[in-house]
Amino acid sequence: MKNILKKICLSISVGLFLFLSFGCDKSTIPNKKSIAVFVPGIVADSPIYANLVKGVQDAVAQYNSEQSENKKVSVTIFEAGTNQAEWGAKLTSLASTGKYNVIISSNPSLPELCAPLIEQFPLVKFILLDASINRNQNIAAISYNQKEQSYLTGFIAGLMSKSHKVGFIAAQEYPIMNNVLLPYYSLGAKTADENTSVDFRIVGNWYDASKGAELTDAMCAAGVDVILPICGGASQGVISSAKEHKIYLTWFDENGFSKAPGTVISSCLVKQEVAAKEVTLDYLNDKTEWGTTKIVGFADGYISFIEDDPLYLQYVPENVRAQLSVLVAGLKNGSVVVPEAE
Ligand code: RBF
Repeated sequence: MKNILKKICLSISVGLFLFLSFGCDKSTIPNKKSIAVFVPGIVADSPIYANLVKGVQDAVAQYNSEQSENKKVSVTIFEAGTNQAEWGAKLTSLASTGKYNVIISSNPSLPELCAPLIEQFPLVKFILLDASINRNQNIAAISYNQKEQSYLTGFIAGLMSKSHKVGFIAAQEYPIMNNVLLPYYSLGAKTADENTSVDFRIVGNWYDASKGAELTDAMCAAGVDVILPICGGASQGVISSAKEHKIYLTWFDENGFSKAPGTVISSCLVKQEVAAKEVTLDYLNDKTEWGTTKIVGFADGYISFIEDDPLYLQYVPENVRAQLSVLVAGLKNGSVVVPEAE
């Protein structure tokens, strides 16, 4: 009995020692600022993540170039992978290391994953792009208003479609997909031609290129001749099938013209790299407005429709470009407002 009690006491002391040594108390948070970037997925073929990483790294390089050696900041990139069921545990383990003052990430599902960590690790802050929060003092967020981006993309798809059947291939359904990206793409396409129908299909993940190709083949068989893919690595399959069937693709998040010249006919992108750099520099200069969500979009230049790419000029007919240019100018100067989608 004595021995058992001794063992229990020993375990408690060891546990307490480990907690005090490695738990999230003040002593484990570095004095020098140290940043982790949590990529909820993989960087390859996801411009939204590639630009998140680039923007943060750029900001840190710029900041460090003006600092003495002992004030230089470190940045570490973590790819959480495509299994979304593991993201929560991976984020918890990153926060629990006590090595990082701030974790920067990008994804609409991140606020929910961060919420339980705020109490558990109160010294770790989170900056989330492509996300919205409800007044949490340890989180700051940037949310993109993607109505204009989806509307313009649908509008050019509708103008370029000869069959009046356009497609949308999504990796998965999520609130922004269902409430903004798809409805405003459809609205844009129907504004271009009211008889346009939209074929919406789902890959089921952000990486399966074979499934992307299979869905594109099926859509082409159904008469679709312009598709918007928002499906990460699966878009590689969409591109190869689109080229084979000689249909058009519209592109999101980055300039995608050179991915398939003559196939990709538009690029409407979010300036994620710019936003990531800004939020990181704000953090490093102690200017972050914690507890707020900053909403950015077309009017303030965080979303742009590319009109000067040589491949756009070469492959999109003049009369289509002229209609886009009127719409883009109208949205920029406020004389045109995207109507509410149903
Ligand atoms: N976008 C990507 O480009 N790659 C991804 O791996 C990715 N994963 C996502 C996972 C979840 C759970 C959600 C809600 C969104 C994801 N997105 C991803 C979409 C991204 O947030 C954004 O909506 C699109 O990139 C369109 O701008």
